[in-house]
Amino acid sequence: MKIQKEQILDYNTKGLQNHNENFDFLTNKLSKNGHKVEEIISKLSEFQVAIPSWALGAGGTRFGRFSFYGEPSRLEQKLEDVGVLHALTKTAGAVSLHIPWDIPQDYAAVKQQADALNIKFDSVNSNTFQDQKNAKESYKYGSLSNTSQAVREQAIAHNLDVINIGNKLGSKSLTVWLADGSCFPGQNNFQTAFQNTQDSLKDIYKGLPDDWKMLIEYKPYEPNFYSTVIQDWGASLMLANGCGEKAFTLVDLGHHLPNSNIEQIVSILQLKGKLGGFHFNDSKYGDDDLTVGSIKPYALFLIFNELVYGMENNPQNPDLAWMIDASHNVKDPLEDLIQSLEAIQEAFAKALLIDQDELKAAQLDNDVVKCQEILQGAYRTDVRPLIERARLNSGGVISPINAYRSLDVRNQLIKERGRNTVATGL
Ligand code: PSV
Ligand code: MN
Ligand code: MN
Repeated sequence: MKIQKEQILDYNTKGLQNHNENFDFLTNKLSKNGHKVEEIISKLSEFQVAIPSWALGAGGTRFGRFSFYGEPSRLEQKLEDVGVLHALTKTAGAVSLHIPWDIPQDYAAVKQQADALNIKFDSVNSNTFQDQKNAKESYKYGSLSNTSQAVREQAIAHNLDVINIGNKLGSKSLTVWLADGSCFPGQNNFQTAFQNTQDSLKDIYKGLPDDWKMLIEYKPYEPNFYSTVIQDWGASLMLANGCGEKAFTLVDLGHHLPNSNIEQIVSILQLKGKLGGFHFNDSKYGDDDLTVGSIKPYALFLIFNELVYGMENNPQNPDLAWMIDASHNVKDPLEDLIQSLEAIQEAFAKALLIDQDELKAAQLDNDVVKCQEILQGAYRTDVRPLIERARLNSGGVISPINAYRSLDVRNQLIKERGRNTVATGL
């Protein structure tokens, strides 16, 4: 399945007049207020987000999984799906692989396919939360933190393998998410578990190529429900600092206890030059992995406000790895990802409308009302015509969900791959 340029051009002719009218109206208004619309549009066009390979099939819960049919079962098919997303949106120019689910059979062929689709390989993820076939040791009681040296060594070796695989594809970072923790008080010695994790990460870090980063994810609970070794940004930051300057914290939006002020976490990590990457999703309760922007779009906008500030004011923080980490049961996974990509672009565009100088002046004056007016003025602007224009300029479609449906992509995929497909992954 590959979307052809002609299909895109043909689709766009239908909505062009309407788009142009909306765009001219908004541009007029924004320009009068001193906004540089062309600059905003080119920032939007440049902004690329990696698609997680594990989100291309229906996710499921521990109670069941309902297929959306035509799901990709091999890496080549997953790349094809990312190619569809990128052709329509022009913002999905990267993929994040999960090993061992996505080990390439033929590296040259995989690279060639990705190049042809204009897709880069972003961070590679290791998996020490499941026992692999024929593995000698089990991760039942933890991996990098395990009390058994043999288990820790197996988990370290796996991470080094993942770096090796990613290196052959052009990835530049390793993401480590650990399920390690305990289910009951007394089960684990907190200090031993943390120290073992630090030592294991240091061993992995030794094998990290010079131009690579190690991204350390945190999460407060699940699958362990009493304690998690890397429970929060503080634990992640301590471990990153313990490893060295190529190690960073990765913030996954769903990995916080309710009402955490994520924008503040993001801001301070950037100040310290230690924010390495981002997993976008949304949640109502916990690590729900819901479509980005579907539950708390204002919080997402506030996070983007800090990210934009950081990108402009924190040269000590490196460029971030932008990734989605959302997947679930009831939507077509590709439609879900399109909605996530649009929500990210929307929050980014709105954050770009904030006049940072005006905000700073209002903050200096302690004009609390004005500060809120500035933020909410940007948030309430309907920026969709800007996003449409950014997509059009890059060769994408005006309305990706609409185009996906009118090109009948899912049925094409079902025709090609069949109904009874199971994507490898979570
Ligand atoms: C598990 O919580 C998780 O969702 C983490 O966020 C990882 O990034 C992802 O799985 C893939 O390993
Ligand atoms: Mn994640
Ligand atoms: Mn998660």
